[in-house]
Amino acid sequence: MKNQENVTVSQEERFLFDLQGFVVLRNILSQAESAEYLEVLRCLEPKNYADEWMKSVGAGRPTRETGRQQQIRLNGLPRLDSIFDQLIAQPKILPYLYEFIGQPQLINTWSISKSLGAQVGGWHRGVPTTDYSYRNNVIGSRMLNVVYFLTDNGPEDGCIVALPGGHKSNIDLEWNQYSGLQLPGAVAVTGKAGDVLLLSETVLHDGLPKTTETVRSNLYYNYVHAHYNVMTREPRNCHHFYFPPEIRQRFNPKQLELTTWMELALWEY
Ligand SMILES: O=C(O)CCC(=O)C(=O)O
Repeated sequence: MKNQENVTVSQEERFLFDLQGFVVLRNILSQAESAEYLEVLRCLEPKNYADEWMKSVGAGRPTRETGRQQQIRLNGLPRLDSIFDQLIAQPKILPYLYEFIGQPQLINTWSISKSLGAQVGGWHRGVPTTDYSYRNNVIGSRMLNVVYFLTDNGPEDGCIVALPGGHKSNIDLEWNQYSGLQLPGAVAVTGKAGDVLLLSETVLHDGLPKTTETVRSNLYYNYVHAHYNVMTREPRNCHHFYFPPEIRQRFNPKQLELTTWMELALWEY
């Protein structure tokens, strides 16, 4: 299947993504690239962030979140360092964005690092199952999460756990009654540093407990179809979604294209 970038997403990848609601692509980042992102992340993680914008808006998610045991989450990555710009339109990922979303726009970026003792968060999906479609040979994901593994995500490393086919499931269970792999059909999504998970946000997912000594770090670049209203999703988190002109002026044409909605939004905080 050729797309705008004239790069091929194989029929097998389309098959697997449509069947499961996710695929893992191997060796997208080199070991050197993963290490470079990791080095920057490790410098950013211990810092304090003033989050002055929260005073004006009244509430919201802070830049640095440590509410979960043995876990650090940073929100709004390109606001924190320009190195993260490069992943907005990562050339090897772009064909998949066009193939699985159609008209992709970046909505949100964050990192999660987990240490020994981190626990499950709880099963969730970002959008309802009606936000996945397959019609006339076209895959339609209204929200797609692109997860870059900067470190190995082994089964004991607090890797992501997902429910294959969960984007098409019709019967709800009491999700909170199941922890990680206890949910019928759940699988651990494992991979090496440099691998990338493409996950429809209609798929139920969570993170598994971290029982190993190493720190597991992933970067999350979440995209929506251009018809999705980014600014009304979580009004108090628009700060992390939106990049002001002084940040977007660093962007190349593809990065600008994937953040076009930011030219149309009013956000001054
Ligand atoms: O990486 C993890 O541990 C889980 C991440 C997750 O579920 C999310 O960010 O929505």
